Parts: sequence; structure tokens; C-alpha cells
Amino acid sequence: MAGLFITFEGGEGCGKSTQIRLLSERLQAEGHAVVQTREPGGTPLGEAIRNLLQHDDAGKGMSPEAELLLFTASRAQHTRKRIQPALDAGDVVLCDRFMDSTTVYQGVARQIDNASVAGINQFAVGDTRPALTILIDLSPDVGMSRVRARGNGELDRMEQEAIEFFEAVRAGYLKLAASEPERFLVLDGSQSIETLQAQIWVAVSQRLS
Ligand code: Z5A
Repeated sequence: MAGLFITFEGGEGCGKSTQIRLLSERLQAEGHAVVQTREPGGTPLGEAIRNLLQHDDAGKGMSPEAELLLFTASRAQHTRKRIQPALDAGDVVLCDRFMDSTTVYQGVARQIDNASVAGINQFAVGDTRPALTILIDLSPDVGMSRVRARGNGELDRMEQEAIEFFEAVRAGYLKLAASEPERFLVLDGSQSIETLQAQIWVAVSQRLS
């Protein structure tokens, strides 16, 4: 039996990791085999690329084009070595960010042309596509204040972008979701953790049945 591939998208601090953890616990309690993973990352190579993208001094001054290729290199490895094999084994795969992040962050916010981003993204993932994408929509002001409150106050390379960058990301996500309403579920991230969890469960259980 083929598995179920669910991705989570949204701006910083919107609550993706929290909801993935809760959904994973519920699915496992109901007897499903679950793979919980993230991008960039998800494999040893992907995690090394993540460090370059977010923390390593070597990433300072990175060009938008190099950034695009690093995110998608991580995704190519992740898709072929972890996501697709898990789906082939019948697992539910919950992924924190996937190709829509590249479409929006590198395509819309960094303004790399759509055709290049789409072509490189497609090359990275082959035929692997999410069946359901949950977009947790939240104002960047609220999201960044959550990120600041959560951590030690230090922001990584991407989090240091201006608020206009994150506003462009938010608008890009909403436009993308509107263009594929059958795949996207858009939720209001300012709701409580419990309300969001219940809304996500409705959509996921429909896909499982
Ligand atoms: N990026 C890219 O440019 N291109 C790509 O192709 C890919 C990624 C794949 C990855 O960041 C960065 O890479 C990201 C996009 C870019 N850049 N930026 N900037 P990351 O993986 O380090 O982090 P993130 O994906 O942005 O997620 P996050 O900051 O960890 O947030 P989250 O997972 O969405 O939220 P959370 O950790 O679940 O919650 C944040 C806090 O809010 C936490 O204290 C929670 O307890 C709290 N929370 C959660 N839900 C709620 C609700 N409902 N109410 C109140 N408080 C809540």
C-alpha cells in the first residue's frame, strides 16, 4: 500500500513543528507508521547543508542562486533516500517544509524567475508530491515574536531578513495555495494549538479513510 505524504508550510514561528509533533503522536497512537522529518535536512547530507544555509560563516553573503541550489540539493537527497522509500513502505510521512518553501522563499521573496525555480524543484523531487499541504498562515510580526521568545534571542541567517521579506513570503504562500485548493488546507495560525490540531485531524483522517 502506498503511504501518505503530508507537508507543512508557513512563515517562521507559525506552529508547524508543534502541529507535526501532535499529529505524529495521534497517528502513532492509532497504529500508523510515521516518519517525521524536515527541510532543509532529513538526511546526514541534508543536515550538513542546513548548517551551511543557516549557521555556518561560509554561508554569509550567499547568492540567491547558490541558496536555491543548496535547498534543492538537500531536497533531492531527502526525497530519494528517505521520503520516497518511506512512502513505498506504506508510511505516513510528515515533512516540515518541502518544495513550496522554495517556490515562495527563493521564487517570490528572492525574486528568482519562476521557470528556473519550478524546473530545479521538479528535478530535485522527480514524481514525489505531497497529497496534502497544510499552510499555517500567520502575520510575520506574531511569528517572529514567537521565534524570539522561544530561543536564546539569536536569529539565524534567514531569520535576519527584513519584515518586507516575510510579508512577501506570506503573500506568496496564500497565492500558491489559492492556485491549488485541492492540495492545500489553509489554517489561521493565530488560533490555539488545540483548535489547529483538531482542524488538521479532520483533514488527515479524511485522507486516510
Ligand atoms: N527555507 C527556504 O528559504 N527555502 C526552502 O526551500 C526551505 C526552507 C525548505 C528554515 O527554518 C528556513 O529555511 C526558513 C525557510 C527557509 N527560514 N526562515 N526565515 P527552520 O527550519 O529553522 O524554521 P522554520 O521552518 O521557519 O520553523 P520554526 O521557526 O521552527 O517555527 P514553526 O516550526 O513553524 O513553529 P513552532 O516551533 O511549532 O512554534 C514556534 C513557537 O510558537 C513555539 O514556542 C510554540 O510553542 C509556539 N506556538 C506554536 N503554535 C502556537 C499557537 N497556535 N499559539 C501560540 N503559540 C504557538
